[in-house]
Amino acid sequence: MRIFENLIIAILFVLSLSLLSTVSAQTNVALRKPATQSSFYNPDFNKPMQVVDGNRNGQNGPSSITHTQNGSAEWWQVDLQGLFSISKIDVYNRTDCCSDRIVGSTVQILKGATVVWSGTIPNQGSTVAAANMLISLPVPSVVGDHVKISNKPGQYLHMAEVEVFGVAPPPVAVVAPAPVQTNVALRKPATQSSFYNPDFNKSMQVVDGNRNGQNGPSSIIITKNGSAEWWQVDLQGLFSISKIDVYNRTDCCSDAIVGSTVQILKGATVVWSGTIPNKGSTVAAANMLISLPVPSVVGDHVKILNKPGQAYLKF
Ligand SMILES: [Ca+2]
Ligand SMILES: [Ca+2]
Repeated sequence: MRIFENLIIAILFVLSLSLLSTVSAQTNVALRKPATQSSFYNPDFNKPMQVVDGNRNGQNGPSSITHTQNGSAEWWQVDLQGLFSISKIDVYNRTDCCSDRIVGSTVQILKGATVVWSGTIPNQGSTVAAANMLISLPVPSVVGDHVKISNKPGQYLHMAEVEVFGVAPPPVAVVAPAPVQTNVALRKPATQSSFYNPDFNKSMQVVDGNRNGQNGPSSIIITKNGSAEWWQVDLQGLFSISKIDVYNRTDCCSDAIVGSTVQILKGATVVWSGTIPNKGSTVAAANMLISLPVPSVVGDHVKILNKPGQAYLKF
């Protein structure tokens, strides 16, 4: 006699972090962040953090603008303390004199030590200081963590305020690993209602990894032919099950399994049920694999019940 075995394929349930992309208003991400500069025209007056103190007062004085020396490479820089996607940089100029000194200065966005964007302070075309107070530079959403302003070589660099408008960039998407389909029934504990031949038909032979369908000492299982015969495997944990493959007995009687019920249980509750179909062939080999798709049902046991009053449950 030839017999069949049962193979259960399931999908391991893979949890993946669902990343929400948040849309936030652009804010001044430079406000009160640490700032430094290359040199000081007046160390008592010109403190670099005065450029990010929220005060746009452009009059030179003890707590307003900052002012470097006029070396060949003067600069002011703010550390945004994190990455931001920057869409605009507003520079508020000194207003009490010398508004043209900033023209031609370079504005850079850095990411670490790398310059990722660079712009130039334009000539706004007016000799009136107040008309030159706000110099607004659009930025095409560049991600960086520092903003640096460098003088036009040989010129003093002085500014009242720098406002950097940005948002925290969206987190890098975590690519969930492809679900790994494994046979979660393999070598798990199995039981059955009764034994046609207790020496041959051991319940775990249905999950031993061997698809041999010939009845024999270590191949298929056969129950008795009672009104409620069953075989069951304990998956020893919850799995999201996508498919159950049943390998039928091959040496005879391939129709005996037709009409059997296949159940997925979660604890004592039946959470899915299917029926072994008639595959329409009387050739045993053509009926060997009976594959039942399952719509990702979570359970911890799979049970197969005979067609009541029909013949033996054997596979
Ligand atoms: Ca200020
Ligand atoms: Ca087997």
